Amino acid sequence: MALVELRRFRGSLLGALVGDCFGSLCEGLENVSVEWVHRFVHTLGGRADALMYTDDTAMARSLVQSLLEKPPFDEKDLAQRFTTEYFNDPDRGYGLGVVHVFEKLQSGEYCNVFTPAKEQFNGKGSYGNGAAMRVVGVPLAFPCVQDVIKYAKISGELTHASSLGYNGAILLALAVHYALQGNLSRESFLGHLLSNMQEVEADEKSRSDAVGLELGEFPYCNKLKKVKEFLDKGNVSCKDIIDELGNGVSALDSVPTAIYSFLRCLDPVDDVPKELNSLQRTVIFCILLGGDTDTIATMAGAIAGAYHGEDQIPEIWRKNSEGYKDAENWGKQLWELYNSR
Ligand code: 8NA
Ligand code: MG
Ligand code: MG
Ligand code: MG
Repeated sequence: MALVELRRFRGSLLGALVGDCFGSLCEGLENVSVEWVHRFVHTLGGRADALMYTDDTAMARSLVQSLLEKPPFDEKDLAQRFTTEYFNDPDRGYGLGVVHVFEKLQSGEYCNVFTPAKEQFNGKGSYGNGAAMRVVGVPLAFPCVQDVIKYAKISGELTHASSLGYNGAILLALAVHYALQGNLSRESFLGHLLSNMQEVEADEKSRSDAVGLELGEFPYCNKLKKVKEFLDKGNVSCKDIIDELGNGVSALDSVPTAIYSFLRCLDPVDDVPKELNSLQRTVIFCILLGGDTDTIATMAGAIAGAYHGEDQIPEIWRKNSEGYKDAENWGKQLWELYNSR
């Protein structure tokens, strides 16, 4: 297998970090004004303190550390790291449901680390985007697509037992995986994702969860087809993107949006400052959509960083993001691990 360049690994972790830190300023806002975004971009140099990362990065950091220290994958170690991190630093903006998983894991009453997640939402499991928002380490650690799918799923199931939750993590991990290869056309990138997700969503639980939530079968595949339709159309409005792809906290209403944003921002976009490169444009475009801005921007940033590489993240953007040195160092360690497998 050809060596994948270091700049893509560091780019992916840094892109995810910047997306979370910058996006968290607007999380939950329905309208983010173009004027605010322009002012934000142009005054970054004058900020006294770095922007703090939120739950998205806190959990992504735990996953990366576990992958590096307990190879190939240790679910108990990962559950412990998520829980310890949450109790050490609970005010990072975690989802309202997921904290019950940490409380149960902390209680010592569960010998199976997957059981608390299965008890969420009256036994239906969470379909939030929390499994997807943190998954970036998996595609950076495993070169084989079947391993990416397997470990994205297991890492997601620790908190998200609904297949809508962990399948979102699988889709995001696959997007980063293909972005790492570079030089793909939009058509072949989406074609790979669709063909993998057709297999993933064909299993019994994926079918029954989707039907139980009245989403119809193959909901992620259907959203990927909508992404393709929107890209073929060209200049689709924010309103149509939000109405059809979503900008919310469920994985189904945010992971396809992140993928669309990355692909759309390969070209210049109205409303985004013209001097920004593709990766910066992707992050800003996600923020302009409003809603779950930090999480959609962190997911799109992970894909864009893997594709464009760290050269597209200028120093001023890094220095305004808490913990960027860790992202640089861990990107190098993941690159070594990936290329050793
Ligand atoms: P989660 O598992 O608590 O899910 C997030 C939300 O999705 C829940 O609180 C529910 O409202 C809803 N939800 C998920 N599954 C179900 C279900 N089966 N039935 C009904 N409702 C359901 O947490 P998560 O880790 O998935 O959440 C990630 C999001 O939370 C990210 O956006 C992250 O940034 C954070 N977040 C924080 C804030 C904040 O202001 N602090 C706001 C929104 C999201
Ligand atoms: Mg966040
Ligand atoms: Mg967050
Ligand atoms: Mg969020």
